[in-house]
Formats: sequence, structure tokens, C-alpha cells
Amino acid sequence: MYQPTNHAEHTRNVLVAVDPQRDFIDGSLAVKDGDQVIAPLNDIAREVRHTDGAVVFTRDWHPQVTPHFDQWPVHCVQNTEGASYPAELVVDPTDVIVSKGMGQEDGYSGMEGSTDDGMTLEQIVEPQNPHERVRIFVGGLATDFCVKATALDLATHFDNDPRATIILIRDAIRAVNLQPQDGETAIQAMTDAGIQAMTTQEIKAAFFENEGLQL
Ligand code: VGL
Repeated sequence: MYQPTNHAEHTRNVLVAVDPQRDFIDGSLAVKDGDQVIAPLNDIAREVRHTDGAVVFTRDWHPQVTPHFDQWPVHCVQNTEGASYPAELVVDPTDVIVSKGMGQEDGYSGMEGSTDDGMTLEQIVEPQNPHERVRIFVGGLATDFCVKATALDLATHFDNDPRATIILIRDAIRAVNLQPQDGETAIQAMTDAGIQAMTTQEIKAAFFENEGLQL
């Protein structure tokens, strides 16, 4: 039977996995328990690929010399081990890599970056027709800097657009916590901006529960 509404209501899933890079996990700017984000990111990435959604990995991709390193230890310098993704993180050839912080800017937000082909995150998340909805999952490192900046930029971009939903993957983020409450304050700022916080389990139950069912 022809069901035009199915098409009209199509929702495209997008995962934005922010900077799950070696330097933030076991390198020069290691975030406490940063390795804990890998499993839930792998989990959501697999579900999103199964729905033909887009899996985006952002990366800090700094030059050797930048004012950013006046504030932070040297980290994620282009083409170094520390800038690479850990072996445990599953990055598929069809996934998209968005680099940021390549000039003299801090580059906290994935919305400031671009792919090697010059595509921006804004272009990737944009609904592809007037009826398409997008559901954007955000996780990674670190909660209080790049995750927050990326998620808040996405929320600002989609301000009041009912076609977009932004979901923070609650168990796939870890904070630098220069001050002990920074992570929690960042989560509050994101939820205040209309971003929903959900665990991987809640996300799978709500949006992917039929995935993996084989006839
Ligand atoms: C980040 C501190 C410095 C991040 C980047 O990815 O959250 N944090 N540069």
C-alpha cells in the first residue's frame, strides 16, 4: 500500500562524536575516564549506520604553534599519534571526519570545522528536504569544552526548528573539570538550551529498538 506519510516523516540520524582522540584519552590532555566514552560511541555509531544515517567524528587538528597552546598543554597536533583515534574506536570508511582548530583559533566547536573536501558540519546536519527531520546525537570529549561548544552551536543553529532534535549521550561524555563542577554546569547549559540528555540504553530503547531483529 502506498503510504506517502512514511516518506514525509523520515528522520535521519546523525552522530557527532566529538574529539575522541588519543591525547584526550591517554595523552597530553587526558580526561579522567576518557576511555569510557569509546564503547557507547561505538554502540550509537553502529545503530546510526544501520539506519543509513551519518556518523561524524570531529578532531582537534592543531598546527605545532598556536595561541591555543598558551592555555593548554600541546595536544592533537596534525598527523601526530596524539591526534589519532584510539584503536578501540570503530571508524568506518563511510564515516565523516571534521577537522577543527587548524589555524590560530581555539576551534572548540565542531561547527567551526570542515572535512578534507571542505564540507561543514552545518551542511551535514541540514535537513535535505522540507520534510526531513534530523536527530543529532552528541557525545565525546570533553563535556565542558568541545562537546559543550559543539552542542550549543548546533542548538543555536536549529533554534526553534521543529525538524531538529539534539540529544546528548549522557554516558558518552567526560569532563576536563578544571573546577570540579564544570562538567555538571556544562550539562546544565546544554539542557537549558533545549538539548535532551539520554543514556545509550535509553537512546537504543527509544529510537533503535527494532535494530538487530533478524527474520
Ligand atoms: C578540548 C581542551 C582543549 C576539548 C580541546 O576537546 O574539549 N579541551 N582543547
